[in-house]
Amino acid sequence: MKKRLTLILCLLLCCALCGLLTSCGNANKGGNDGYEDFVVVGFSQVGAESDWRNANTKSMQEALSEANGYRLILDDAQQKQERQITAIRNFIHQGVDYIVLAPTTEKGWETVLAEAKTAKIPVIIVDRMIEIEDDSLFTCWIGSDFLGEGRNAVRWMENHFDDQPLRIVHLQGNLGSSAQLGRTAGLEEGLERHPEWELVYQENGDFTQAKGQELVEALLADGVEFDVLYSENDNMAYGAIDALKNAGITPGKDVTIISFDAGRHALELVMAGEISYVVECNPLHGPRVEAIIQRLEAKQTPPKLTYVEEASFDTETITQTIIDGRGY
Ligand code: GZL
Repeated sequence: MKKRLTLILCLLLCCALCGLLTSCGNANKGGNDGYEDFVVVGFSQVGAESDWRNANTKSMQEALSEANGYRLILDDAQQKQERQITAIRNFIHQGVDYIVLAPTTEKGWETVLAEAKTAKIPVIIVDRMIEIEDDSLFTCWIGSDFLGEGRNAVRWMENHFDDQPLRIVHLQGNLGSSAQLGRTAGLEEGLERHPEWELVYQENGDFTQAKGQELVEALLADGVEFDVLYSENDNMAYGAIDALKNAGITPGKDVTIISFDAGRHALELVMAGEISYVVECNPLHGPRVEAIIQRLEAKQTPPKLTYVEEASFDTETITQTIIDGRGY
């Protein structure tokens, strides 16, 4: 009797397991998961490290919504390229219609993008750029001119400080990302042109507020003195401002703060005089990506590279209207 019961239990377990596998196997576009009439998009997102990133994710979710006829499969890579590579392979296995990649870093994409090409799945790159020999491995890119952003900030510094000697603290973003490479290159060009400028500290703050605060607390504890803090995004600037205030240093007065992204809170800090200059980096790529997918669905060819328009703000140009109109 006992043997029969064991056999029945084993059979039931096998059936359940098979059922599970076939239901997972039906996550494909062509499966019977109820999404047959939707455009299925696999989106490999960098992470959730900053306000900018969260606004970017929200923009993609709103544009690629079920109401608009999309099934969006979002993967958060927690700022790790290897997780993005795994996510892309999963999207290929699931047979999505499109892959959208917001790359953590510029290098290391050839192999997995060749796999997507073999699977005939178009890849749209958003935000940061990838460095790749064979540009047929991605359909198109949409994002920012990060070197232009860095040059913009340095032009403001040149106008604001004339030939005044400057001691500069530089908080970098994710090393190897286009945003970090471009914004750093802009500053390095300025340091080349201005022998009276001195880089007294440079560290990777990972684009996060916590790391920005930690680094500035450490450099203050080490007695580093500086006139300008060049922060490659708002969240690191917020952390730095907290560290300065805790040390009795007035941001925007004792230290000039330059930032990038220009989210709503950063604009408010410009109005308050704590951030001196902020260069916009627009995260609202959702509608742009949706328009590109619509063109591809209509068998049209989108531009290979699309740069988004971006502004910049200081205490002279910021207005409450601009702040109120900032949706993120
Ligand atoms: C820039 C984007 C950067 C932002 C950061 O396009 O890649 O990553 O500047 C974000 O805030 O974390």
